[in-house]
Amino acid sequence: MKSGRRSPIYIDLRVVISYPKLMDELSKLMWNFAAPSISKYDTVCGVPYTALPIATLISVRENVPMLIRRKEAKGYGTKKLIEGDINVGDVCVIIEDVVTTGSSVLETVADLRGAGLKVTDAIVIVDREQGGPENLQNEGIKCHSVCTLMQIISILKESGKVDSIMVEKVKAYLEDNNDVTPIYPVVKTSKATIPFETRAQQAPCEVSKLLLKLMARKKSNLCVAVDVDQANDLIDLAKLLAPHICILKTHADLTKNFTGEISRQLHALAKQADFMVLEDRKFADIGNTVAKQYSGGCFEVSRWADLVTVHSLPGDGIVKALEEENAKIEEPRGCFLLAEMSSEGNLITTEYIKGSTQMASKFPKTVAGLVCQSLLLADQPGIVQLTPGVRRGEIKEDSLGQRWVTPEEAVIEKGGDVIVVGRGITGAKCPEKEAKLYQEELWAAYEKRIAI
Ligand code: 6AU
Repeated sequence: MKSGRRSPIYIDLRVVISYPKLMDELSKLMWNFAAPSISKYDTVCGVPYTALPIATLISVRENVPMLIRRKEAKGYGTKKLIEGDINVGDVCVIIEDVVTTGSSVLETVADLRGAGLKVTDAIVIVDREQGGPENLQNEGIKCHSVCTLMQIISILKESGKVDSIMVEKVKAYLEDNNDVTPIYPVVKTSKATIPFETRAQQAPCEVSKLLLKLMARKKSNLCVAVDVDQANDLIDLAKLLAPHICILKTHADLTKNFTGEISRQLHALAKQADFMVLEDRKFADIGNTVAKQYSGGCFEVSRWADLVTVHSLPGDGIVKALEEENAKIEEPRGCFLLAEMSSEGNLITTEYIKGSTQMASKFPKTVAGLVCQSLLLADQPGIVQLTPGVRRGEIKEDSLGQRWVTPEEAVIEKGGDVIVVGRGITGAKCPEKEAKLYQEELWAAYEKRIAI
């Protein structure tokens, strides 16, 4: 067995691919038996490899889209672990041939949930009665098995294929090897499908906790990038947009006359109108330099910005520097690590993304979230996903490499928690009206994502 144990009986359903009619019948039997009792499904996914062709037959016949889970994520191209169109929050039914302890199913479930899908049901052909359904139940998955191992043995006995000694052997084996213990750590629920208020309770970073609460209270997951030339315009826009945003994002160095007085006004307005300020400084130097850039210099960012953005490129020292500076400030402070970028041709690789997520996990009190384009650290509800590159309408790119997706795509397909919109709002005729539209659309997409 996969577990290394010796068993008097082994069921090999791989050979079924050599009998197309049988495979077709089997797939019909499985689906017709289980589907009526599954309340909601959007996709099916076969556990590699035996169940893959069976899942394919079900998908085609029932017109239910299919997903494939790679055993290893490939290191090139789209870097995906799950192939197929994923909508975060979609419900995926698992298709499997034989379930023993459930570990293979749970490996697949972990990756699917990690990608933001919900898994509530598995359809299997044979339950070997060794703890599989119980272990799946412990992870919130109902196991629909067409038959059990003992039913098969009885049929084989009736038709004279096995003798009663073998039947007793199998019975004794099953009694001794009924293993109801979780074997594989599973992401119970991807953070993308957990409400912000619940995630707030689980966040180790104080700013992330406050931000998630603020978002739930204000029903806003909109961050506006106010990249305007004049500081007065920044303050005017901040006042107009305040009711609709959870974060106002600045680039202090692109706004003329961004003085200490302006940052004080912004800070006061944020407190009064219930939003946070994120200075998108994208620090990227050695820790010693960043500490000075963060607390000193012409902007004294740490005095007024609840959050800053930071590149992970220089290594741990950059976050340590912020952590040390934050310890000198009374108000809670945090940062967003850049794991992925929205711009065409950026040089970020799979390894770099992995390094950034590992770095984020090392500093749970300081890293409030990740700036990224896909669902990362799905098992860490406190890590807020900030996704830029979003705009309504037909325009999908600018002339300098920026790429935009729709608000719904950013929330549902990419798993964004806080969505950054810049020119889509600041360039509109009436930014306030536009911000309201974005707020409503983004919040509706979030509600859709967390609903079963
Ligand atoms: O909607 P836009 O294109 O007008 O503005 C997008 C904003 C800009 C960028 O500096 C920023 O989002 N941004 C970031 C951030 C927030 O770090 C990362 C990224 O990959 N892409 C991106 O556009 O203020």
